[in-house]
Amino acid sequence: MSVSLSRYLVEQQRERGAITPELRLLLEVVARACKGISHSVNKGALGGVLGSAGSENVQGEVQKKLDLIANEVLIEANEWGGHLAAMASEEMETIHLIPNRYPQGEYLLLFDPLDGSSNIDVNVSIGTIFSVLKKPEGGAGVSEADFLQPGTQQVAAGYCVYGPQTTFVLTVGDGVSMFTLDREQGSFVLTQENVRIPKDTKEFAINMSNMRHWDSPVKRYIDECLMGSEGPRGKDFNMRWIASMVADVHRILTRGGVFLYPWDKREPGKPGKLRLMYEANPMSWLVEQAGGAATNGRERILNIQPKTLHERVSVVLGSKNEVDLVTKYHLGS
Ligand code: P6P
Repeated sequence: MSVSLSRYLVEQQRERGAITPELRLLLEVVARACKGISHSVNKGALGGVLGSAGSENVQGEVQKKLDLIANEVLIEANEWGGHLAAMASEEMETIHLIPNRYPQGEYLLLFDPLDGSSNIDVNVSIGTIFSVLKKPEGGAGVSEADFLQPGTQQVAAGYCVYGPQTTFVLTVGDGVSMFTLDREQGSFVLTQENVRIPKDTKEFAINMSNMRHWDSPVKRYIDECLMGSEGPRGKDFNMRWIASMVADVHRILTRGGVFLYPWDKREPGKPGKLRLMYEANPMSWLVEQAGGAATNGRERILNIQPKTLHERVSVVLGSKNEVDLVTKYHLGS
């Protein structure tokens, strides 16, 4: 008997008390929105959704048509339910308040509506990343400051990867579960529970073209991986870089590995490329819930106190023993 996402969430609510009815509703709506995004993504050129939208986002990055479509789908799906106080998106400079015509809820939803946009037009896996926080008690209304909570405060986090399968991956603090979209039923079906990342790995993920810009601890770590069995690691490594964080993290959750997007000296004022609130935090919680680790090279990502909504962070995540080694090299440098 297959278990649907809906049944899984009811059991998380009823049997484990892990989530409230409002959070269960919110997660159902997010999953439904991801089904809609998957449908648009899968149409590709047939849906006229490829290519640039002719605009830039707050990061100064060219927005693809599908970035804006995905953002709109998530906004429209989540506005009316009564479970949210506000939303924040990589594609929007400021937070999106729930219109007064709808009831206000106690949750804050953050998302990267379509991560890996550079892969959209070349038919490589992309995905939606989301993070859920509770609005702080008290205080009339909601402001950006309410979102600035460390990753340890998340009550739910996950992603939906649009690849050969469309898979919804979720944690509510009770381990990581994976749900594959059954297109005939139109529902997400539980296909893996209690996901575990092996503590060791022979596979690293990093954009090697940036090597000359890295700080010495990262260069040391990668050099040792490249030396393989003839070097201090005593084993050969493989390399993967999909340039869609969702796809790289999904591989790591599935078979282990270490992912690095470190600070580099091209823009020394920027701590890294990836965003803390709606990329690094949700992915770090998922990885930790699966027995892995996630740091910015020096400290646990989930402990970082955000200062701004779109702030960036260096990311080292995945198999715990590898993340610990990279972190040790940073702290020793
Ligand atoms: P680069 C996608 O644009 C993204 O934000 C992540 O999904 C991905 O890991 C990274 O950037 C890829 O960056 O510099 O290799 O293109």
